[in-house]
Amino acid sequence: METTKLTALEARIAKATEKLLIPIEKMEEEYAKLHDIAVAKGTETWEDRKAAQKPQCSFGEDGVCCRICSMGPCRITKKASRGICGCDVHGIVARNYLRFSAGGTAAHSDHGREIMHTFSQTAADKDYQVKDVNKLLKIAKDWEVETEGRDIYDIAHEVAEIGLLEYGKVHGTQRFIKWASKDRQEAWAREGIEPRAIDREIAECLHRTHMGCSSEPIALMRQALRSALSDGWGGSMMGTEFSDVMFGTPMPRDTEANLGVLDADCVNIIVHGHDPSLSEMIVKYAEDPELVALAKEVGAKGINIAGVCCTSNEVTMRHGIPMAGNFLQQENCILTGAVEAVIVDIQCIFPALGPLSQCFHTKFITTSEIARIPYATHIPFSVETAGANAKAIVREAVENFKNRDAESVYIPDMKRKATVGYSCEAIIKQLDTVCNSFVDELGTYQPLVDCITSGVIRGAVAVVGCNNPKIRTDFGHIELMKKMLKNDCVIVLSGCSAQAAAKAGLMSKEAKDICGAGMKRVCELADIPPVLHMGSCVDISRMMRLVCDVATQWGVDVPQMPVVGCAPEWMSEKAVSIGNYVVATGIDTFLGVVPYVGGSDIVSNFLQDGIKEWVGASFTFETDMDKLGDLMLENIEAKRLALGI
Ligand code: MSK
Repeated sequence: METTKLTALEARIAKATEKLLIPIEKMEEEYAKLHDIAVAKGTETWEDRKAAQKPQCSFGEDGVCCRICSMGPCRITKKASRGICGCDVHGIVARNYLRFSAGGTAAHSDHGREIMHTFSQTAADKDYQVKDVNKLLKIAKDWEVETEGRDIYDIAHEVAEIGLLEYGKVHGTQRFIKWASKDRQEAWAREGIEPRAIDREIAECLHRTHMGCSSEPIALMRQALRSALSDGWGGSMMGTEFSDVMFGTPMPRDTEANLGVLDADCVNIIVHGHDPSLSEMIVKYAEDPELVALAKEVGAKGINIAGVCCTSNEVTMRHGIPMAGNFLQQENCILTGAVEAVIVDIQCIFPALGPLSQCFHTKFITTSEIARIPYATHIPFSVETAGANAKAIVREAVENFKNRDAESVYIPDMKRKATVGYSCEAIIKQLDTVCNSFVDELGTYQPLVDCITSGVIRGAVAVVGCNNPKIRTDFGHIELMKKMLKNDCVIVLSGCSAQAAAKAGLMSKEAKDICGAGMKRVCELADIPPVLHMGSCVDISRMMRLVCDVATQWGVDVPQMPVVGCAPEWMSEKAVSIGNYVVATGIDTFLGVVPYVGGSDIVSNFLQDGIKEWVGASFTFETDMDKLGDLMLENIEAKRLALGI
């Protein structure tokens, strides 16, 4: 009887998968055609450069190479068990890990700082304004800013000043940690990892790892957690919250994803990077009647904006702008021959886009001093002159349409529908529509808690992070998501993982048919897709709030909940910072790419086990995606058992 039921479920899922999803093989076929175009042009892509890098350095892979002073470089081998200064392998691996994580914290938090700078310039008659007044007032109240009888922009400017001071304040800890559940705050205080000023934490990482400072690996790990918490509950959270205040808190909306969103008849503009201060303005000026008229004048039907990487997440969440692709698709966009401009701000931009764009008519436009790249056209973008800068950039793209070689355009015929925009506020609103229990004016997560405790949903999984050439592109993301959905887990997504899902078709409401019976029912009742798009990589801060608020509502500690995090294809320093703060927030985290710690059993074991004593959660490293999925499901079921549900 059980076997028949299982077969019926599997048959339904197989049928829906065939009907709804673009198979990875089909996507790979199309990428191969684009690669052929690169070869024909005498240029290269990441696939070629990956092959040229083989074999990759095993000392680097294990984290045992030290370049922190100029007595070296030293590397640990059987013959040489210490560096010239006497540091052992554990100290070297831990120092490298801490510096790697600090790089991620710096990048995310500087993004947050830029957002705060933009926010400090808001005014009723300027390019940037306050859209979500309620969110601003809530933060102002939490930060003890007087709001009664004041102009909203006076409040905004005072809040912006306080936010900017979070980066360098002399005393105290990050303000947003008060939003964490009580047990988390207690754990961080007990372990001495409450994050102080963000810049101080990053500076301390560099100081601690300077020649002649810390070489005790566990002390270095403590700072890895503390500094990462200043990212997740500091810089990244400011990036998210104040982007919402200025550009609107995301709510569900429909869009499309994959390379087929490019339109052969339109001026195609790719926005790529992370900071929405730029992309918001590009989206606005792409609708400017003067520029739309110009597009028609040069022979196009109109202006089509599409996104890559986290900028894509930002503008799709708030405007429904289609997603052309994720991290490893950035070169493919140019290879279509249909893109007039790739406009970038910061982070995750291949330097390869410079030389590659020279082989096509595409203008590769950099805008930030933080990300200057050879062979780019640099048009500085500043908050003070944002509108004028954005208009000039869009004009540049439109005028470039006439240089397109229509004969050589190849846009793969593949795209899928997606529903995006599930901020915490949107999730609560959606849950309220199916709520039978008490709802206060702020809404409730109770229906979600009820679904989990009753077993209709077994648990929740956050799938996040990049693509990495070490993993078959998107395979880790998609296969893990399919496995979790089949086993009745709800999935929240951010970053390039979200685009992997959307590109394949997993983010459409119809994809409920790919789920187990419980999850399918929940999708139908709540009218949601089975994977919920929560935004960009800084927006993992949304997930931290979600988990802490659900734990508080449920009355359990975060590590007790059947919730796991997963980054199957991560690659960046930011991802390590994220992993550290997610684990510190009490969420077991599963990585499909092993960080550079294999050379030290002390560091590796600490991350996979010892860290639990401090924060109740740990990492799991497993490069086999099927096994990784099994381990996640085991973890979820073990937590259910411990809770007696
Ligand atoms: S863009 S950090 S490749 S998720 Fe945020 Fe994607 Fe990873 Fe960059």
